[in-house]
Amino acid sequence: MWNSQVECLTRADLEQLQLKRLIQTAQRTYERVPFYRKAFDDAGVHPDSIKSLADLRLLPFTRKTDLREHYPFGLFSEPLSNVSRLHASSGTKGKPTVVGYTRADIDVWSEVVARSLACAGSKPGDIIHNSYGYGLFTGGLGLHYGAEKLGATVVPASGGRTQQQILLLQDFKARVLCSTPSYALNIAYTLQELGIERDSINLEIGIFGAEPWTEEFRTQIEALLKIRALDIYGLSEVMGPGVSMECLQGRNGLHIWEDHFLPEIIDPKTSEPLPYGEEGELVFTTLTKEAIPVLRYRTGDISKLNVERCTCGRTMVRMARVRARLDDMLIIRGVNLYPSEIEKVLMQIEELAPHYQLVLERKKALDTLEVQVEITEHLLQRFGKFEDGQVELTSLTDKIQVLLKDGMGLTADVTLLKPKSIARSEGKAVRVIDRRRETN
Ligand code: DLL
Repeated sequence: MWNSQVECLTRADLEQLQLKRLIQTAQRTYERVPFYRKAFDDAGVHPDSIKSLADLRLLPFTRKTDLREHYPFGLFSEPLSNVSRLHASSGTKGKPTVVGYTRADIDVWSEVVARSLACAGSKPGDIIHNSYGYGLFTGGLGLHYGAEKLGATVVPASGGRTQQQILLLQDFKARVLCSTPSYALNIAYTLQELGIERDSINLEIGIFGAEPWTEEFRTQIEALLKIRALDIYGLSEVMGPGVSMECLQGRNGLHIWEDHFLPEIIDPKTSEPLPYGEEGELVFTTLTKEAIPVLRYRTGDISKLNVERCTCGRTMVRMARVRARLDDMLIIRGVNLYPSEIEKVLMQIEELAPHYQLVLERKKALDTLEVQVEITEHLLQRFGKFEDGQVELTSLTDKIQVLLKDGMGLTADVTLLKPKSIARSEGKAVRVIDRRRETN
C-alpha cells in the first residue's frame, strides 16, 4: 500500500477529516467564486451552516454546463499566477471545459495516482508504459506524475504509432501498461497481426480506464495479453485519473480516495441522495482542490457505493464499475439501453471480434440502430473469402438478432464486417455514431 495510514483510516477518523475539509472547501468557494456565492445565497445557505457531513445536501450542485458557461477561468478560486497547469476537454459538444491545478493540486494528484498504481500491484522500480494521451487530456500527464512519485520508470508513449509502442514494450520490458481498455485491445490485436509472440513482452498488469468497459471486455483483454487488468476511474472536473481505483486483492469495485473526493449517489431525476448500495448518478465534492474546487459535481456516470470492508484492508468506500454515462442512454423504439449492454451480448459470441460500433439513424420519426461488428480472423479463415461465407454469416446475423431481442427486447439491424473494418481506438473508443440529426 502506498499510504496505509490514510488508506486504512477508521471510518470515524476519515469522516472527521472529511468534515473539516468540506467546511474549508465551502468557505473557499463562497469567499472566492462569485458563481458559488450566488448559489449559496440563492439557497439561503452559508458555509457556517455545515455542522455534519449530512449537511452536504444543503450545498448547490455543479454541472458541466456551469464550467462551460464560465469558460475559461470563471470558476477558479486562485489567480492564474498561482496556477501551474491547465487541462481541457476536447470540446466536441461546444466550448471545452477548462480545469487548473496549483502546485499543491499537482502534488495531491500525484499522491492519489501513486496510491492507485500501488493498489493495482505496481511498485517502485517498475517500468510503466503510459499510452494515455499526453496533452490537454488529463490521462497522460496525470498517470505520468503519479508513476514518477511511486518511484517507477515511466515510458511516456502517449497514444498511436502502435507498432512502435510494441517495439518499446518488447525492448524496455515494461511490467505495467496504462491505457484505455480499447487501446489495450488494439495493442493485443496488433501483436497478433504482426505475428509477435505474447511472451516477447513482459506485461503483467494493465491499468485501464477513461471509458466504460464491461467485465466481458476485461476477460478478453486478460486472455489476449495474459495480464491482470484493473479499472481506474477519474474525471478532469474533479481531478483527472486516480479519483478511484480497483484493488488487485478484491477486484470488486474501485476504492475512492475519500480524503480528497467526497462521493454521493443521487437519483438523477429528483437529485435526492440515495443510500449505499443503490444505483444512481455519481456526484463528487472535492475536499482539497485549490485552483478549481467543485461542490457536488454531477458526473453523469452511473454507479453505486459499497462501504463494506474490502479484503485488501482499505477502508475507503468502493464504487461499482461505471455502468454507463447517463447521456449515453439510447432509446430505440421505446427500449432504453446503454451501449455496454450490447457489448456484453456481443462479447459472448465466439465468432465475433471485440470491435463494434453502434450507428443510430432516424427514419420517419423512428430511431433505428445498426450494430456493426467484426467477425474473427479465425471465422474468416474458414471461408477463405468473406463473400464465400454468406450462408454462415446470415445465420450468425440471425443468432445475434435473436440474442439482442431476447436479452433486452431490442430490435436492431446487425451488419457483420470483415476483420479490421472498424477504425482501431488510440484513446477513448468511439462506440456510438449518432446520425439522427442528419437523417431526420
Ligand atoms: O478520462 C480521466 C482518466 C484518464 C480516467 C485516464 C482514467 C484513466 P475525462 O476525459 O474528463 O477524464 O473523462 C471523464 O470518462 O466522467 C467517465 O464517463 C469516463 N470514465 C473515466 N474513467 C472511467 C472508467 C478522464 N474507469 C469521464 N470506467 C468520466 C468508465 C470512465 N468510465
